[in-house]
Amino acid sequence: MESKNTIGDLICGRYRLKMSGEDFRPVVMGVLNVTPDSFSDGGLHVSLDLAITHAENMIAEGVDIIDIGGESTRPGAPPLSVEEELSRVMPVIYALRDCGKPLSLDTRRAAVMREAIAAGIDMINDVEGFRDEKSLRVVSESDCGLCIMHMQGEPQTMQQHPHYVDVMTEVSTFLAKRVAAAESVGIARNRICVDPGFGFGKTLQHNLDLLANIEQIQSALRLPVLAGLSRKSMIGQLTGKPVEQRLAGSLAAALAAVKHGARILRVHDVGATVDALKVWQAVEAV
Ligand code: 8Y4
Repeated sequence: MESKNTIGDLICGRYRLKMSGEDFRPVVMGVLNVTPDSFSDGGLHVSLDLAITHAENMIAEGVDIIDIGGESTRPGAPPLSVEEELSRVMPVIYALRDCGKPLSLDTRRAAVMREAIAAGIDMINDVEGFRDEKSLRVVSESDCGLCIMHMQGEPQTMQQHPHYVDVMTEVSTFLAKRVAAAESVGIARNRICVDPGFGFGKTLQHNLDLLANIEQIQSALRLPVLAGLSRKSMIGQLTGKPVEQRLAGSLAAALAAVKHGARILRVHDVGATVDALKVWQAVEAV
């Protein structure tokens, strides 16, 4: 008999990721930001080197998927041109193409998705949930995985007045509709994971309600849930800590997400998360 917690493998381009069963362990997606930072002189070469070194470190620490992002989706971040986004992410995709780990691209733009797919990206992580039908069409012509995320509003303003009558129903219904839209253009269900989008147009209470009910979303959609909680403002709200002091809170949030059924964790601190999961799993296996 198949358990109600059984979720099929996730197909991501060249890779097939186990999502349940005896030897399942939660999949760790490591965040690789290629936005220019204060340590960089702004030159492309410098930020490319930093990104590659960061990716190598994450691989050594046990990362399962590398999520490359060139556009900051943090509240208040300015929009980026397609050309600028491509110039940031494409060199990183080419450099990491044969690193042995599936590569994901965090982008909302169909034109960027098209280039990344041509370069061999394994997954597209779209915080807009592929609401642009062009994106769905581009992705349908490939075999890459999809992460369909819920967001209320737009990144610039989404945290101003988050409002739901029933956050669980609204997020689940949105995700179910986007999954149906993907299937309607011929995308197989086993290429899709879903994400409630923690912090994307949500108050602390909305985030906590969603976190405590991940299993409900997962069993309603029968698709693996990805949870991105790492360093987010909900951790800051609960601990009173600034972003650079949120590791302990983020680890607790990651384990809470796993307890509630999350199959994939999007994190900044790969080594610490892998350690926490090893301890968690050892106890669960008794
Ligand atoms: C500190 C650190 C403060 C990080 C804010 C943040 C998700 C995502 C992001 C997510 C999926 C972020 C691209 C926001 N979050 N993709 N992307 N799920 N699928 N903020 O939760 O990390 S960016």
